[in-house]
Amino acid sequence: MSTSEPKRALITGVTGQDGSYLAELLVSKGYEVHGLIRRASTFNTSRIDHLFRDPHEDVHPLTLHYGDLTDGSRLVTLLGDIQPHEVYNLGAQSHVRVSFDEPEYTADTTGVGAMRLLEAVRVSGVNARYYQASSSEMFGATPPPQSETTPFYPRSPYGAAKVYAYWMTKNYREAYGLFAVNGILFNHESPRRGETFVTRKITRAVARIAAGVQDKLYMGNLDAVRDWGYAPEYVEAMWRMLQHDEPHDYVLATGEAYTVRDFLQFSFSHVGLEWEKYVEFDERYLRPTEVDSLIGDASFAKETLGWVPNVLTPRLAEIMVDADVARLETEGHAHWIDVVSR
Ligand code: NDP
Ligand code: GDR
Repeated sequence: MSTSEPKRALITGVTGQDGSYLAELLVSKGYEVHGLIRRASTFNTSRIDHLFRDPHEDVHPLTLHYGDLTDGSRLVTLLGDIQPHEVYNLGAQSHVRVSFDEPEYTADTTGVGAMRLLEAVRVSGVNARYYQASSSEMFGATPPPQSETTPFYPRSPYGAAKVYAYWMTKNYREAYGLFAVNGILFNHESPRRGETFVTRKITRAVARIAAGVQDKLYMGNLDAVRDWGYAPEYVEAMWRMLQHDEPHDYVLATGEAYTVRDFLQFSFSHVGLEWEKYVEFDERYLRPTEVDSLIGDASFAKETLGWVPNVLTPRLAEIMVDADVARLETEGHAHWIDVVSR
């Protein structure tokens, strides 16, 4: 690579929460960013529209390409065309509850999809470093604190698919010398979090209840313990993992634990409401097998990458509630009609 040539990165899952923050980060660092998007019948790029330029303009820091993690030959041609220096595999069917309804599709996308991308890197011969979005869900039933040396015990089709992807990433590193790393990330959230994950479901409902357009919030297991961090800080660490001299696997977490009930308390009290008056139980939000407690030990990332999370769960809840209140005021209520309630 000549010194004047910008670094090129390919991001799968660029339309998702993490993909959008990572694309922003890499553009700010001068990268030429390429994103894989799935063809949809309506636009699905709202999280990255602000980065996108008309292809007819001279400068376009973000280029989007149609493709899918279930389509291996497309991944090979795409890598050959782009010749990326870094590949971030963030694409996945990422919802744990949905993975029980769609186990085969989840395995295909979240598990085998990672192998297809690794194999595409290998056969296309590109000289790229590879990041795999591994998950604390892989620890499942193994009690906390969980670190890089904790045994996996997945409790969902999603968790099992991520374990497969984790081991394939490790195998490509050992078998072919690929610079491939697993970031084992604990839950991380933001105002861009999908509306059916528990934090965003709560903060979105708080905004609607405070505005008088929703009466009740139906929830599942309030006793689950999670270690919720702030997504923009986590994508910064993904990038640092690929800049390090050697490929390692890293846990990213805050190390602080709260229950879903705690998150309800932080969110409702931020707008002066008592959550107990609005929240009701609905068994449809329970999972056939639950992950009771995830609390990460990110000491290795702190030592090796100098990474320290600053936004902890109570502040995170406030950031998300404020954003949903502001969004509701800007977009109006019509946009918020619940067509899907999960
Ligand atoms: P999101 O659900 O917000 O985004 C998932 C992305 O994957 C979307 O861009 C989606 O595209 C894309 N995608 C889904 N299926 C396919 C497919 N078949 N081919 C190509 N792309 C596909 O997830 P997050 O941003 O929260 O998470 C990013 C990654 O990190 C995921 O792999 C997730 O499993 C993992 N992870 C997330 C954690 C978290 O707390 N957020 C923690 C640990 C791991 P579309 O917009 O078209 O649906
Ligand atoms: P998780 O996140 O399963 O940890 O996976 P989610 O926010 O969906 O659930 C967290 C916990 O909250 C409980 N819960 C509910 N969850 C949802 N979605 N809806 C509810 O109504 C509800 N009520 C209680 C759940 O049972 C669970 O215990 C996320 C995803 O981003 C994965 O992709 C990622 O790998 C892991 O985090 C780390």
